[in-house]
Amino acid sequence: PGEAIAEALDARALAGFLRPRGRNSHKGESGRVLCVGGDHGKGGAVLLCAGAALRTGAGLVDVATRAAHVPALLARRPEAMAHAMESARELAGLHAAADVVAVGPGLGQDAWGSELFAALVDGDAPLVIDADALNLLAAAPRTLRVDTVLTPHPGEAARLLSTSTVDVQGDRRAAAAALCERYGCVVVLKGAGTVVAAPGRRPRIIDAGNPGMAVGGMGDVLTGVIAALRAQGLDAFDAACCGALLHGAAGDAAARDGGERGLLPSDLFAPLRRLANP
Ligand code: NPW
Ligand code: AMP
Ligand code: MG
Repeated sequence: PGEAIAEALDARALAGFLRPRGRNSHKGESGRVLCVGGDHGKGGAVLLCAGAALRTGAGLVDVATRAAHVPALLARRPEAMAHAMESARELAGLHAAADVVAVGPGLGQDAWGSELFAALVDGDAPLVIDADALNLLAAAPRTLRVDTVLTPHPGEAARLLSTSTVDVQGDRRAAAAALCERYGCVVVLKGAGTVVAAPGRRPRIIDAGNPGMAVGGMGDVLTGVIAALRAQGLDAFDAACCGALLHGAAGDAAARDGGERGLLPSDLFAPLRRLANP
């Protein structure tokens, strides 16, 4: 199916991956996603990530964030289980229970975020690494588990490669390949014509999405989508390809509904749900 999606590059290709649930299926079979992020001032990012994971079909979603964000998160998204993290010590139980961890949306790069990221990066749960967790990784580059997914935008990719955004955008395929090489894992280089690359795999260009998606919080939604697909059993490369396609197609559906200007990340939730049930 990994090849099929490359050839077709359309939402129909998703049907091969997102099978209808069995009659007796239960939430445990759809996986438990742990979303980690939301430092002061950026609680919305981890809330969007968690909402996207739920709308893409994750069975259970935990959120580890600043105590100040817990009430708002519960008010807005009661299906998510919100946990106040004063320090990384409180993460252990949630980490052990998680099938997949999405780390980075709104995480910040101060001591709070750095400690949480350090506690997760060598753990047993597969990781989707985004946003500030990518910036922390860029500050101390290292080889990661091959089933890790990195989701940089061109600015984050430039930091990860110690180069400029202009260089990344000048040859996006080469930049994605260099990221794979340096970090040893799956890479989703975002922006118009998202490139998905993985060690030993032919890179894919995802032909979906639109300029209306250039708005804060949109990438945080993608992180939740990919994590939910991982939790439902897709391997890292398939989850990255399908996730980018699902996210772009949901953005295109939302733009058809109301136009590109003023499109919000949360507008993707309804089309995401529809597209995740092909
Ligand atoms: P330039 O200026 O061109 O060199 P940052 P962030 C570049 C959280 N958020 N094509 C561009 O660089 C996130 O989760 C919280 C070309 C741009 O100036 C993070 O944790 C929200 N260049 C944190 O904030 C909503 C591109 O990158 C620079 C590009 C910081 O994340 C917002 C900006 O990137 C946000 O998601 C493209 N397509 N895309 C919330 N509601 O809580 C990006 N660039 O400096 O890494 O900042 O992405 O805003
Ligand atoms: P972030 O910068 O992390 O918020 O991520 C932005 C998301 O929106 C990524 O998934 C991008 O691929 C997508 N996006 C942003 N601008 C465009 C564009 N001009 N065309 C297509 N997709 C875009
Ligand atoms: Mg982002």
